[in-house]
Amino acid sequence: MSSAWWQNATVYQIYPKSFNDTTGNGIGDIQGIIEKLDYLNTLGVDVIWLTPIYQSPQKDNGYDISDYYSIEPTYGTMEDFEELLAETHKRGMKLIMDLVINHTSTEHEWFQQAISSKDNEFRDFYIWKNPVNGAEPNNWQSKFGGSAWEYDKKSGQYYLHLFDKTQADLNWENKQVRKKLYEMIRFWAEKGIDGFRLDVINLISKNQQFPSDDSGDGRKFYTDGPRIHEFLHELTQAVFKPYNMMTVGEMSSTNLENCVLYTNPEREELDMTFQFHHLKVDYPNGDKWTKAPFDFIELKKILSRWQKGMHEGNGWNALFWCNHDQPRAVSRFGDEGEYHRESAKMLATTLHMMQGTPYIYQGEEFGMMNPHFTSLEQYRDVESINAFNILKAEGKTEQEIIEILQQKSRDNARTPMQWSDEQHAGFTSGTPWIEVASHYPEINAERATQDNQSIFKHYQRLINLRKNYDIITNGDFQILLEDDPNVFAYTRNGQGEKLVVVSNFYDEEIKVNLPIENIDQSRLLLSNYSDSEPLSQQLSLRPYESLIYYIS
Ligand code: TEU
Repeated sequence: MSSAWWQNATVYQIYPKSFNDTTGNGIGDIQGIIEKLDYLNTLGVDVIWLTPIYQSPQKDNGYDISDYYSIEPTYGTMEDFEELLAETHKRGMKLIMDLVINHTSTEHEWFQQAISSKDNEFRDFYIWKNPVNGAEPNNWQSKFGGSAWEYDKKSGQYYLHLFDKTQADLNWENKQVRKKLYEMIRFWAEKGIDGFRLDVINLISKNQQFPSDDSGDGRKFYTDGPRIHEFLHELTQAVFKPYNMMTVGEMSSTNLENCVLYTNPEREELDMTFQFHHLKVDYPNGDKWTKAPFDFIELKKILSRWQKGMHEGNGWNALFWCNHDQPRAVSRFGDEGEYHRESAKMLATTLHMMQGTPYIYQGEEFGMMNPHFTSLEQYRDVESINAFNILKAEGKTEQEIIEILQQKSRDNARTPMQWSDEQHAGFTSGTPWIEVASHYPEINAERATQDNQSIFKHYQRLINLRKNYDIITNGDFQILLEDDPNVFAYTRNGQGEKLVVVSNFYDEEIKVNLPIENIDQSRLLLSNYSDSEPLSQQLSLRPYESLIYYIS
């Protein structure tokens, strides 16, 4: 079966602000990325995804863009970017950029024009509504807390912001907006980049009645909205297809049915999608800001459902445990203590053997963990600080809130990359914009690349397996032991071949019965222990033991 190049590729996500600082200002920069390209090439990744490096006031670390056509000076110059692109390509890797086109910063020229007067030509680039009964136009809530509407005294109107009030939503109903955005995307495509990650792209089409939501926060009136498929198809015809771009859509609060439609190649919308259902299994009643263990059975059910549903629908998953908005995977689903290494490798195996394109978030490849900050002063994220204020107003103590932030804050994934055991983990010679996690002397890239049994080496082996076993790209997915409380087991099935993946998600030794035939034709492809058994129907698994068997 023929596959698109990105269907057996592995992507590495870089959060530039925290990746590598070469100027000593405590903030990562583009030259710092160039310095580490050989490291990424050694890991074996095919694509680099850069989170936004465009000019921005940094209220949301670059997801608030004030000029799409220039590089944020803190990160470097356009020449630095062009050097990065050339050096990436020279090493046979590709580079995709982050595209934030649901909203702009309120410091963007378009918004500055729009807010200057009601009859400005750019007014309709954004979503303005009159008050209703002297208050907000409806009860929609921002995803960062509070109302999704900000009042502009000058015009007596409100503007919509699904995120921070400094991130004003663009009006995609306006053809001029779409025209200007397509021109901008062509500008970057002409530079030779290889694709885009599209930020909250399934929120761009709003219900034009803007009704209040009598049963929720309003997301049902703008998520996977009325014209979303039309807009995505138009966008792809206008830019992505002519430039042969790889595209991955970040789909906030979406569903399987829509993601099949977004990624079925016959529809020419997007190549693949991120969905977050598997990363809400520690959100009791959907509430992120409550400390809770993850629901393992629910995790398996969700991943299995999406694997089968996207395979049957000819869609394509972006596979990930972590990104710049999520806590560190090994802290969330694995072990930070005795079985840190085994559990990090187990998580990697479990994800990378699934159908889809795997994404590695910077530092995941050697097991970076949450920093466990103990005071609000250590947090930087606008969402975390908003959450602190809301939870405090609800009566929670500071200690209770800090414990919630320790588990759930997006800052967990934004601490500086741990390159070595030098000061500030080798990230900067200055003072880092956010503190380095205290575990860096033991957990860092330098140590990992020199240890043949490290997590880093396990990721290398997984990436290599994907290139050598077509069944990983094209095989179907069958869950095993669906209700087992400890083990995530599944098979991938192709023409006369099978992959058996078995992972113990906990620190107890357990025995499982595996309903597998032709065991005598099996061989162990990869384990996170150095002395694992051959495949048998009665398998005993050590703490976090994770095995890949191949049967042909
Ligand atoms: O994230 C959108 C998103 O769904 C998450 O921010 C989530 O809503 C939030 O963490 C609440 O749990 C994208 C970017 O990845 C994120 O960094 C930006 O802050 C956001 O969009 C706005 O651009």
